[in-house]
Amino acid sequence: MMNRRNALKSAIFATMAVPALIQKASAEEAFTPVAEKVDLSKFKRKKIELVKPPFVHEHDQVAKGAPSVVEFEMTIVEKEMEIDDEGTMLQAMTFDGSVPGPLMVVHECDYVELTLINPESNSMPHNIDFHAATGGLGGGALTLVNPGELTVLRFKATRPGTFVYHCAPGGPMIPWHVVSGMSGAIMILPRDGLKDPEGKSVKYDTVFYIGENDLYIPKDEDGEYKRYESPGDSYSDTVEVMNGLIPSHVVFNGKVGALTGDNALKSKVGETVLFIHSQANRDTRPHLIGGHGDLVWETGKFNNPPERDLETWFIRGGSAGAALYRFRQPGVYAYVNHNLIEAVNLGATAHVVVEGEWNNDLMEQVKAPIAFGQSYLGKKALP
Ligand SMILES: [Cu+2]
Repeated sequence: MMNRRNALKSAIFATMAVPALIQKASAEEAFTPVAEKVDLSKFKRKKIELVKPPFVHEHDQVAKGAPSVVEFEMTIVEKEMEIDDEGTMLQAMTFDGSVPGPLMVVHECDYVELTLINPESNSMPHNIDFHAATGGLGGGALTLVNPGELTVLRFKATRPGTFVYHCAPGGPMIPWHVVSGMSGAIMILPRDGLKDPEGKSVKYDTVFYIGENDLYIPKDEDGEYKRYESPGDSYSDTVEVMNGLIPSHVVFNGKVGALTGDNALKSKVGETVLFIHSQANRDTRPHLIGGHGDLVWETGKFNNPPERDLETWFIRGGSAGAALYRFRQPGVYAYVNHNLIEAVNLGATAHVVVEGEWNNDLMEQVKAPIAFGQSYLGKKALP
């Protein structure tokens, strides 16, 4: 039923400019009491085609017009995936076929409406828990789908920020599905876009989504990684490795080298990049070697002012953070988890190839490495 106030509110939403109420909305203000049901038929609907990470679907940084219902569709895909260049295979479970699942982008006060499909070809029930959503185990309680079923969940995006979503089908299935690949992230932008600590608008030219995963691949008696017929077949061995809490691989975007070499991220001097980094299961600490975080929402929540000039930022297991950086110098940057064992030996490294003119003021090689021999002109005598 619609009372006068709601009718008025809906009419405003349906027309044009964003009302002040919405512009300033905090999670509290965005809350509509149950008695005042919102008539969603008056809202505009938008359909989004999701894009495979590290790329992100097109979106406005500042919302145009009133909140809308944003429709997404994701298919759960169970499939075997190669997780390094040595042929190590994971019986992966994925949202939409990628590890991590795609980044979804909406604005505060929009409604996220997700159609979640579990095809008949899958072997297990799955669901989705959005850390951005309120109630119902983040939607997990309302979305458990068996193979051959689909479900539609709608939730209101009341809190601006970057948030993890993941599968949580109950009990020991939860950690197993998550470390098998079933996580992703959503970015809920403030309606008027991102701001620096002084409240000044900031824009990005590009956004990259990096999802980090700790993987636990069992080995046989000869120390070789084992391969399995199906996820179910891999379960008991995998749980044994998982419970040791030592991952065999720590990867960005599903595979050692998924974002290096030919797959490196690309940017230009002067370009501002927003890096979204999620980890659904374990702590991590992104660091851009040779660069910084100009503005970092370490916890990913845009109602808190970003920190400036960070060298490394901390992403708590079960969260997603955002770091904005304008490249000032060309070259190949390594973007790593600064546990360097995980970065170099276990896989958690990405590369950003940045084109442009070198700035000698910021850094200059005064003398290239040479054998010093008799030419050493330093003041100190050598030992
Ligand atoms: Cu699942």
